[in-house]
Amino acid sequence: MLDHELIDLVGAAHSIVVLSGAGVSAESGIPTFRDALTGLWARFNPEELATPQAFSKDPRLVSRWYDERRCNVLKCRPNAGHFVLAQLEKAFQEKNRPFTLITQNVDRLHQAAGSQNVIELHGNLFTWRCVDCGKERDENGLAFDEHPPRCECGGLRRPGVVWFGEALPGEALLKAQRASGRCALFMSLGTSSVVYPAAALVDLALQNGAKVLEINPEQTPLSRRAHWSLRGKCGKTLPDLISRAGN
Ligand code: BV8
Ligand code: ZN
Repeated sequence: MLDHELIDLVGAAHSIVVLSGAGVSAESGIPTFRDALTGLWARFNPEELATPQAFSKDPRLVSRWYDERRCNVLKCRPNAGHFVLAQLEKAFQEKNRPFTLITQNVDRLHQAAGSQNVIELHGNLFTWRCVDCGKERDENGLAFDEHPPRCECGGLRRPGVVWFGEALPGEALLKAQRASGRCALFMSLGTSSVVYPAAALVDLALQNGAKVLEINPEQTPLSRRAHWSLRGKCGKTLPDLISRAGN
C-alpha cells in the first residue's frame, strides 16, 4: 500500500536522485549480478571473474563471460521500470527541477528506454578498450570470433566495465556524490546495496536530510535506514508510485 506522504513527496520533491542496480533490469531478462553465473559459469563467484587479476590470469575465459553477457543484453528490451524513469526525467526537466539517474548497471537499458543523462558508475558491456594503447570502440554486433578481441596495435581488448579493485570513473563518481548530497529524495532501486563506493551515496543524501525510498523484493542493509522500503519489483511498484504522484 503506497503511503500518501511518499506519493506527495515524489510529486513535489525539488530534486530526485535515483541509484539503480541489477534488479531494475531483472524484469528485462538480465540475470542480476549475484545470479549472473548460470551454466558454464556456475563454478565461479562473480567477484572472482570481475577483476583485473582474473583477466590477466585467463583473458579468454573473462572475455567470453563478458561477450556472452553483452550478446544476451542485445536481445533484451527495457521494461516498465526503465521507461517510467525516463518519463520522470522528462517531467523534472519540464519543471526545471534536478533529476539525476545514477546506475551501477552495465547494460545501457536506461539509455535504450530514453533516459538522457545517465551516470554509469561501473562502465558498460559495449565499450571495449585496448589494454596497450587504450583505444576504445563500441561493440554492438555479434559475438566476437576470438577471445579476447585484438586491437589494431596487437593489444588485447577488455570490456569497459569497472572491475572489483578498480577505481570508479572520477568524474562520474563526483557528479553522483554532488547530486546525492543535494537531493530531497533519494531512490535506491533494485540494488543489494553492498557494492562500494556506490552504496555510500545514500549516506550523503541522509546526511543532507533527504528522504530515502528503497524498492526491492528483498531486505537489504539499507532497508532499516530508508524512510520507505517497499517490498516489490521495480517494474510494477515504480510505475504505480509515479502515476499516483501525477508525474
Ligand atoms: C573500488 C561491473 C578502490 C563489472 C561491478 C569500500 C570503499 C571502496 C571499495 C570497497 C569498500 N568495501 C569493499 C570494497 C571493494 C569493492 C566492493 O564493494 N566489494 C563488495 C563486494 C563488498 N568495491 C570495489 O572494488 C570498487 N572499486 O572501490 O576500488 C580503488 C580506489 C582508488 C584506486 C584503485 C582502487 C569497484 C566496484 C565495482 C565493481 N563492478 N560491475 C560487472 O558487471 O561484471 S559491481 C556489480 O555489482 C554490478 O555492477 C552490480 O551492479 C553491482 C551491485 O550489485 P547490484 O546492482 O546490487 O546487483 P545484485 O545482483 O547485487 O543485487 C540485485 C538486487 O536486485 C537484489 O537486492 C535483488 O533482491 C533485487 N531485485 C531482483 N529482482 C528485482 C530486484 N529489485 C527490484 N525489482 C526486481 N524485479
Ligand atoms: Zn591498441
